[in-house]
Amino acid sequence: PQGIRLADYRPPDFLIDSVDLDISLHRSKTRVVSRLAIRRNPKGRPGAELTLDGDGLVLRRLLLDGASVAAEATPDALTLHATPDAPFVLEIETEVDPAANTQLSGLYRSGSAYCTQCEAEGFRRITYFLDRPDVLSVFTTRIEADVAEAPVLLGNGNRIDAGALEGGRHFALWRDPFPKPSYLFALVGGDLSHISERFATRSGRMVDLAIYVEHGKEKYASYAMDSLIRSMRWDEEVFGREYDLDVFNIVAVSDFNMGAMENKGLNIFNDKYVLASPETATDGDYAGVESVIAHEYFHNWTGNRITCRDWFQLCLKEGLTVFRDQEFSADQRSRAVKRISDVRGLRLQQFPEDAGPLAHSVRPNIYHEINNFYTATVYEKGAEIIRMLKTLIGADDFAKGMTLYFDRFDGTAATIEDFLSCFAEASGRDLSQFSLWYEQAGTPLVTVESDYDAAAKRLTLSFEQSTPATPGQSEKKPFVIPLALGLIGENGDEIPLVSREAGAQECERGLIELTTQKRVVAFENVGSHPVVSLLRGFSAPVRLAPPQAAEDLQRLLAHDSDPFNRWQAAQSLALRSIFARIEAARGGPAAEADGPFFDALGRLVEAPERDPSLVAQALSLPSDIDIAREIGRDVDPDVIFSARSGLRRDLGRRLSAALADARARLVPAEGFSPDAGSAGRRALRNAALDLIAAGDPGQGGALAERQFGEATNMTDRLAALSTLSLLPGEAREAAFEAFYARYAGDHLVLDKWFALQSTIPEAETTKRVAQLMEHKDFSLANPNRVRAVVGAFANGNPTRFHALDGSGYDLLASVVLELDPKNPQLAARLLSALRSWRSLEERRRKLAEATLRRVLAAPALSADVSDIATRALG
Ligand code: B3K
Ligand code: ZN
Repeated sequence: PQGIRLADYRPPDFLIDSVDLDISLHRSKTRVVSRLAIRRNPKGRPGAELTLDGDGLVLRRLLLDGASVAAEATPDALTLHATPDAPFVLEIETEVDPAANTQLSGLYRSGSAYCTQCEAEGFRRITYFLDRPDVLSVFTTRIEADVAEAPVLLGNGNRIDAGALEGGRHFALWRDPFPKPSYLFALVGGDLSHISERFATRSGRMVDLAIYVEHGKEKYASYAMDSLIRSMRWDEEVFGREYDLDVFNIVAVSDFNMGAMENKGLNIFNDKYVLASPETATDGDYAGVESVIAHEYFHNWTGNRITCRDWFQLCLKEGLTVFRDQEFSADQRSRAVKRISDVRGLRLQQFPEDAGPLAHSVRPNIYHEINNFYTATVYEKGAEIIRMLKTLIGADDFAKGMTLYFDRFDGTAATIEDFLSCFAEASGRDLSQFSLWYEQAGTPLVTVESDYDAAAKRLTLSFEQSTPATPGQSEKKPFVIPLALGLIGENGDEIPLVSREAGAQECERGLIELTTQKRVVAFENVGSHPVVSLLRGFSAPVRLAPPQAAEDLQRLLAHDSDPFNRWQAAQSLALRSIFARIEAARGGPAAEADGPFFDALGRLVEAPERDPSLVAQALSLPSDIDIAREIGRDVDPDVIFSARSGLRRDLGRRLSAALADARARLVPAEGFSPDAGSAGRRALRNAALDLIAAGDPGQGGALAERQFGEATNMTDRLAALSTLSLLPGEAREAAFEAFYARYAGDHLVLDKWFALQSTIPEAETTKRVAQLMEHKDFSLANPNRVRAVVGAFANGNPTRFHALDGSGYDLLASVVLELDPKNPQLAARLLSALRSWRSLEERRRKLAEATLRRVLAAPALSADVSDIATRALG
């Protein structure tokens, strides 16, 4: 297959002004009647014949303006050979089988409810349609079902009618006045409970808010509701965006391929991002609920009111909406902690993607299977681009550009060019070079050489950027890179920036713009030997080299006014230590002494005035995957694991007293509050527990056992179990059993139980994972469960997944192949755990390559999995 190319975009030949759907729900025989008001697009090709998209459909009946008509129908397409020139109404009847839909795309069943997922191309699994985002229609949906089976019937927009029918049936009629592409269509039918609130928009519209959940789960939805209300208020205050319908419904379902979906007025969620209670959800889960609720709500403007012209523009809605949800969470919580955790996520997910065979630009220019492009690059790097844009043009012009974008493109399907044109206009800046961030894949490397002339009191910084080749892109042009920086003097004070090359504006903002391959900037009046605090707040998604000296990092850790870079200094010091340990283990020189680094962390732990959540972040060492990425080639996960474990052990020993004191100081208050301050105290207390156990398994194990038994919330209980999970023995197994017994009825908590066992870094774990897949609570039909067991193993257990006997890869391959016929999207997602195979040392590299080849050679592979395997090998 040749793939679909951005360069081949053509406007649709036909437009569909309105869609009237009549859907009669039935478990295995749902009847769908669709009446489409179709006309030729003045921008289309005259005389073209109409071809509608389908996927696995069976045509039952077809009428054109009420009369039968000749057409060619296959499961994948419906073509009218003699398509009228004048507008016409096409009536199409199809029948679909929701119970047999294991792909979770289109109309399917989750538990006892009917629900839909149409992005990207699921609507064509319900009825024939021009299933592309630039065809916008007004949808009216009549849903009919058995009252007993589905007393709740929800659609997009506002409910305009409902009533009882004969034979125990009933119906609801929904109308969405806003034209929208088919990917935003949704319906839900089921026996569900809900909680509700009313929200007054700032112009006085009263909106009925409801969150639908399984019976008995109502009490777990209140934090989601609270998050929704805060999101709605925030979008009015910060982006000037108001909600536009009379109702906003959220439905939580247990079987969902992704996090959630922003269908107009009817968001459908993976229940993991709705349900939360102190007893069942960790602080991380609460933060996840808050951000996903916000993300989907924010799509109402960035995605729904303004949608994408084609799927190449996916980052137009996703990057921007991630940026918006990140800013929301930063405002609700600690901005610094939010930035650190977002950058951690970017480096963990996006940097490896960008450095491997699956690398693609934020706006790709070719795809074979669009579902494989809902990636960290499109989402998270897409958000970084928006952040850089704001940094470069400033908050005021950014706000003006956003307003212009909303005004000018409301009701349209837009492109990245449309979006950027608003900011070029608002700021008066030429953004053509900036747009390379959308076009060129790969993480730029910025090298910085610094030269201090004490006599002249001058610091000269020489910057150079380069971007590695990525698939299909061997040569890269220089990017515009905003480098936020500051200079820290010997006494820890900030040295004012004075420079001729940089000029007053760059100095005042502390922002150097690197637009060429090389740039040299000299700073004057630098009276004491400075340390450069570079890339403050992670001002651009780049890597920096060379590593800074340990003393310089120490100074930043102690004195930098930028909290992100204080954290970064601790990470860099830890990486130095790990590299030195790896060298020493290979017979190189003895590792440098970690004493000063440990002492600096100790001072942070002891300082009661420090934000506990930031201290917890500083204590949390770079992950195995971070370290592997920094090493870059010939990676041996076992070597990394033992170096990192050695550092944790030594750090835990050195700080044991300070850590124990901190735990004593941070005893939790009565009652549970999910707010950022309380969460930060729990985070530090649990980080301390983890390190104490790393230093002294006996002492730490005892503390963890006690905490496990006494915990009054899931954060503390799971943290204790996580600490215990690293300590082989009966206490651990007993704790796992007790945890299972306590939460056996709660599938979201059981996912934690499965995932934690899958990530135990011990030889026996691969067998344990195979056993977990035989557990009565395991099912390939539930994506969360599959991710908890197999996803956690492949992405969170590097030593076992990359085991030298190939057992980890075999396990992944067999699950991918078994899952592929049932749920290809999920299978493809799991397989991408192998995306960094080329950076492994030779033996593992060969095993991984053979695994990918074996998968690719399997018969009847889905487009999803074959696309990932082909590109991974390419
Ligand atoms: N837009 C959806 C993602 C749909 C994924 C389709 N494979 C969720 C989100 O980004 O908000
Ligand atoms: Zn999104």
